[in-house]
Amino acid sequence: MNGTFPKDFIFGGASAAYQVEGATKEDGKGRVLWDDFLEKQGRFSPDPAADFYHHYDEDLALSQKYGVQALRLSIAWSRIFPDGDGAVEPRGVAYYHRVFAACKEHHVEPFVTLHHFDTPEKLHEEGDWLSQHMLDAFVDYAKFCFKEFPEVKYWITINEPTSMAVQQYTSGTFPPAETGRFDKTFQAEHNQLVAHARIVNAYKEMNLGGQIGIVHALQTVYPYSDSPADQHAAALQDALENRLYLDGSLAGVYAPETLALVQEIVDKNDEPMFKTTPEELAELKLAATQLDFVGVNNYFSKWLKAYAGASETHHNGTGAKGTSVSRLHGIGEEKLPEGIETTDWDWPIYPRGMHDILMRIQNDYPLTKAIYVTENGIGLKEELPAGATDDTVIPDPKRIDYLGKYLNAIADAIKDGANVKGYFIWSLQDQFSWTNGYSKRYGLFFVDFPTQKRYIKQSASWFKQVSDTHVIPD
Ligand code: BGP
Repeated sequence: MNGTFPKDFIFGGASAAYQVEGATKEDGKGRVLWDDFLEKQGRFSPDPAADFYHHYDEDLALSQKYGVQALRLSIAWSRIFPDGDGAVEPRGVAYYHRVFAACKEHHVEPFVTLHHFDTPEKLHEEGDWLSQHMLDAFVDYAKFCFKEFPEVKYWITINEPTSMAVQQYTSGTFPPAETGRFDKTFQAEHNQLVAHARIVNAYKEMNLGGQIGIVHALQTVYPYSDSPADQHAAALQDALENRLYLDGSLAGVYAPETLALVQEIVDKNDEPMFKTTPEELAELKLAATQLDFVGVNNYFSKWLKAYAGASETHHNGTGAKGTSVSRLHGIGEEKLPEGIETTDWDWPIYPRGMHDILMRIQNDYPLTKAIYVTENGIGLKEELPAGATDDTVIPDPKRIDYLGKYLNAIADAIKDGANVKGYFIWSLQDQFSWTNGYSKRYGLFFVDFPTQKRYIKQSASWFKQVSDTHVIPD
């Protein structure tokens, strides 16, 4: 099967400031929630990451050479406002002007995310997305960026509101590492959607002529069996991870059935329902009608089985296959059916799930104007071969196989009517993973972290062929 893509379909790469820039103490950058968390954890350091702070020009030149037409990158809020609000750091502003100028020079279109998991430390300590001050500061920072960077034509408000909140308050893998607090999870998610809506509405009022979207982590949730109990478990997990946020951002209204599922989860956990105000709901509604696109991050799917016990989770953060556990009280247990391949980090490889989530957005959320796949890729353990020279190409046939299957699923969804306008591989170059460190590599370009030297992977040439021809090769 050789999937094909429309002529104007964009092939891009993706990254996030904290995972790729390094230089966390340079040019007045303020601290973020991760700095203290990673220091205490002692597993790995956010420096030097891929040192994009100093290697951006090289990475953009490679992008141009290997058919990467667009780069999804994020602005580190604390480079611009070290404390989250208040004084501006001109060296941070100047840095992003240099990056965007290099994008232009190398014909790489920047898609710029305003918040990619890196809340400034002071605001995090005040409650992060649970604090109203955080929302106000975020809106001010966004408006500052819109005025300051007219060279950016594609903006993304927030990366993955769901996975931020779930990992902060349900699974505890992100700071402040609380577990089983569905009430905080839902409140933080709603608050992010409100902040998102305010920014979309402000951007449209400013009439700057660009486009604005949001990026969601979306995994299709299937029932483990046809039993009504497993089907209900899947519906509950879907409400937690997909449905509430799709409703809030793409329909602009939480459907009564969605709210009933959320209510059931908090009731079963003896927790209060999240709070909304009529003004906030009106803001969500307006933003949904004005939103230009939705970004879909999809890597894997989930299968849910009914489960009545206490919550129990284990995050596979090391690549020791088969160690993940997710059983959530009031929701269900993740259980993989026979015959589905997984990565070393237990992520099921299931391209059909990508097709299904794209079709769901297209069919169930008719206000949606356009869809971009803003992240997809595979994390692998990769090493620089001994005696590598400048010309050494790193073989990554597993990545080529994975990308081919997922891109075919996207091409199928386009054939079936989904308005998908582009694809961004996660990731452009190797960078560290929030909860797995430096050993989980996703890049088209290999980064030798000690020397920061870049090497080409086989998948980069494969990607160039796809981008040049708009056809997936055999
Ligand atoms: C997404 C994030 C990315 C990236 C990716 C891969 O959720 O937006 O920042 O980290 O997942 O995940 P991981 O690093 O956990 O393998």
